Amino acid sequence: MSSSPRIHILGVGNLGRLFAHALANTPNPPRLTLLLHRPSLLSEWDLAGRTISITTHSLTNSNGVYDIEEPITRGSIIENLIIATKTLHTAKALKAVKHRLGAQSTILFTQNGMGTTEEATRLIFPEEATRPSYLAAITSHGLYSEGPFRSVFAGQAHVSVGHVCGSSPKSQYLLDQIVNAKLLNATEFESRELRMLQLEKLVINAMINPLTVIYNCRNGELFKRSDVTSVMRDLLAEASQVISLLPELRTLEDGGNDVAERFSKEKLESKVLDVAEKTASNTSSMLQDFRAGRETEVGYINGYIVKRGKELGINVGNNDRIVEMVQKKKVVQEE
Ligand code: KPL
Repeated sequence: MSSSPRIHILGVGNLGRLFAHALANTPNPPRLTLLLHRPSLLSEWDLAGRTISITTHSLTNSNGVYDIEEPITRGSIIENLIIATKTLHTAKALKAVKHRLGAQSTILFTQNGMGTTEEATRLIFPEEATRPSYLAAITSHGLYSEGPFRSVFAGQAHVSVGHVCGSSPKSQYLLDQIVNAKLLNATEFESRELRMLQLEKLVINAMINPLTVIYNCRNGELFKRSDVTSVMRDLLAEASQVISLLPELRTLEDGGNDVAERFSKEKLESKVLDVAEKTASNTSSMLQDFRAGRETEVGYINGYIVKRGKELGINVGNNDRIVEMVQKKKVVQEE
């Protein structure tokens, strides 16, 4: 049996399944444990044949060896944790295993949206001396679920991964495992570049996702309408201003001029339009959540722009309103 460090995975939706399956199917797979955060997952796991199935180009692969832990609160120290829950549930999920994590642990955050690492520090690991190292991954693969522990890998793209701030030798193990898992098609980036990639994804999600909820349409239908394009431009102008002024992106060399250029309204708009076109037939993740009656991640997407804008004294009224509209629309729908 291999004596490599163990990797725990918390969150067994599409992303958790993909990461687990990709790691289990490397030539020298690490020891993997799925943390099942509710008892009903145990019977679903049995029904799924105690395996994860990922279908790519109509071929289903169910190879992989996994250990299971349920309940997740018991057990020894977790060295490496991939947290693949939704942004909304991340802090709560981490809280449940907090006593199993410490300065020697590494957590890989895989969520859409931003603010979860800051939230983890503020609410779960305020003490620097006992805080785990953080890694983050931005995933642009397209996946959909076919039932518990079964996903279809519909659109293969890539994963960008790296340290959230600075590098740490103890977190390199998990990082290397991710980069070596072929199916993930992952590339490592240094933390400032990773942050900028996260912000670019944030803007794309902040422009497309809430508007698909408001206008109840697929990504490709949005910007065919000039009124929707004009709403997007108002949201985008605020996002561009906020990101260009973020203090953590300022460098001694150029004070952050590269950021202002990369996050100009024009550059961002062409990225947004490009993604909307390339994912034209997609139902955005936010619209899927909304239709399923789940709380959306708008608070971690446009809400993040609002939070950072307010800290910087920038008017973010349009993003503030869109957060409210999506959240209110959900309430009305549920009544
Ligand atoms: O990431 C997405 C999402 O739906 O969350 C986009 C890029 C908008 C594709 O649907």
